[in-house]
Amino acid sequence: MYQLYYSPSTASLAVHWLLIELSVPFELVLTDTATGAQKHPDYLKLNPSGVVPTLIVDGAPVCEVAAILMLLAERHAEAGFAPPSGAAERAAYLQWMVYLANTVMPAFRAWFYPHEWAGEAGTEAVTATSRARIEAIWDRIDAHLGDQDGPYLLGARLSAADLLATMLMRWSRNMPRPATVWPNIARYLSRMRAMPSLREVHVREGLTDWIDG
Ligand SMILES: N[C@@H](CCC(=O)N[C@@H](CS)C(=O)NCC(=O)O)C(=O)O
Repeated sequence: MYQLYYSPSTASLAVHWLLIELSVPFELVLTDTATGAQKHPDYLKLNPSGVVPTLIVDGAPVCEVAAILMLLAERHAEAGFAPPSGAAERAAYLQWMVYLANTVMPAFRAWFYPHEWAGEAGTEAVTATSRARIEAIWDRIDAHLGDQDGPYLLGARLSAADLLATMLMRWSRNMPRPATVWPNIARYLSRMRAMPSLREVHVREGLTDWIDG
C-alpha cells in the first residue's frame, strides 16, 4: 500500500491522479502547506526539502514529483504511462518529464514564491520575469501540440508527462494569461479534463475550480 503525503491543489496532485489511474491501493496523509505542516520535523525526516509530495514506497520515502511519477509508471508498466526502454516515444517521454521538472516547475516556483529568488525587495521583478518565462513555455508547448500527429505530448500515446503538464497548466489558472489562452493547449486540456480520474482527484481534494473550464 502506497502512502501519499499531499496537500490539495499542489504538486502532489499529479501523483494522486496517477495513483487513481493505476487503481492501486493507497492512503492519503494530509500535509497541509497552508498550515506549514511540510516543515514539521517529522515530515522533514521523510522529505528534507520540506515540500510535498512524498510517496512512501515499500516503507521508504520517495521525493520529487517527476521522479515519483516515473517510478510509479515503471512499477505498474502494464498501465502504459511510460513508453518502455526501446520504444519509439521513450526519448520524447524522458525529455518532456525532465523539461517539465527542471524548467516549468522552477518557473512556477518563482511565480508562487518570488521572495525565494531575490528577497522581499525583488519580488516584483521576479514575478514579471517568471510570468514571461511561463508564457514562453506555453508558446513552446502550444507549437509542439500543433505539430503533433496525436493529441498528447508524445503524439498518440497518453503518458505520465501529460498528467504532469496538465497539473502545471492548471497552476496558471489565476495568472493574467492562463495556459488555456493558447489554442492548442486549450484543445489539449479539454481532452485531459474529460478524464474521469482528473475529476475524481478534484473531488477527493475538495477542488471545485478549473475542472469545468
Ligand atoms: N521539487 C519539488 C517541488 C515541490 C513543491 O514546490 N511543492 C510545493 C507545493 S506545489 C510545496 O510543498 N510548497 C511549500 C513550501 O515550499 O514550503 C518536487 O518536484 O516535488
